[in-house]
Amino acid sequence: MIELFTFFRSGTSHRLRIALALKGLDVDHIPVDLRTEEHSKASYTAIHPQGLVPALKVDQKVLIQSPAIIEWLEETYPEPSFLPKDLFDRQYVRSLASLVGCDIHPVNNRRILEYLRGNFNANEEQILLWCASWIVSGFDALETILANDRKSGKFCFGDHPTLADIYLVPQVESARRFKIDICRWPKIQAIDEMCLSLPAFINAAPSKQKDAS
Ligand SMILES: N[C@@H](CCC(=O)N[C@@H](CS)C(=O)NCC(=O)O)C(=O)O
Repeated sequence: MIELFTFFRSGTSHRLRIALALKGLDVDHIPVDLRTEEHSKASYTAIHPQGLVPALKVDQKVLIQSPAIIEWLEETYPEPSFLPKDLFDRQYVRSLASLVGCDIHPVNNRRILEYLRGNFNANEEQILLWCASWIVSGFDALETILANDRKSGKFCFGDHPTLADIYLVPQVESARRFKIDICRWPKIQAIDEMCLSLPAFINAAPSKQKDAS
């Protein structure tokens, strides 16, 4: 039995929902509502001491940190693989995922935005500017990398989804939420559309979750 502690709008939960679905795993979703601070309550921090989603419970073991959980998934269920065979290609795919996962997502996280609102009196316009700044610089670089890479195909790498797509699609979703026009990155837009033609990506979308509202 696998349980996923998730919030529909969380990018890291979205990432993990895609990864689990690509591996074909049947998972019980347990919503944790970030809007009502459910993640900060003792009942949840007993599961994830950082008070962040997602967390995965497998046979009573709790796994945290989406990159580490996705690695565990890849090692436990090797097929279909999220990584190409060649070691340089693997590094390349991981670097695309890291560009999103390390350099875009963390600075736009809810708790960061709450800090900006609470401690620096940032208004909603300034919050949007903040988020757009990191998404735009990250996507500009990603678009250049993808456009120059011979191996990018229908997806970030070749013609099958990899780790890079698992990270990219939730970030595009979040960019749209922050009112950023994706059209300025045609390669990213095309890859996102391709991913969203696959059931694993369709069913993992925030709007499809039982806690969506
Ligand atoms: N590095 C962590 C980050 C998890 C994370 O940032 N989760 C966000 C949602 S996407 C969260 O729970 N935020 C709660 C908050 O900001 O208050 C991971 O990848 O699992």
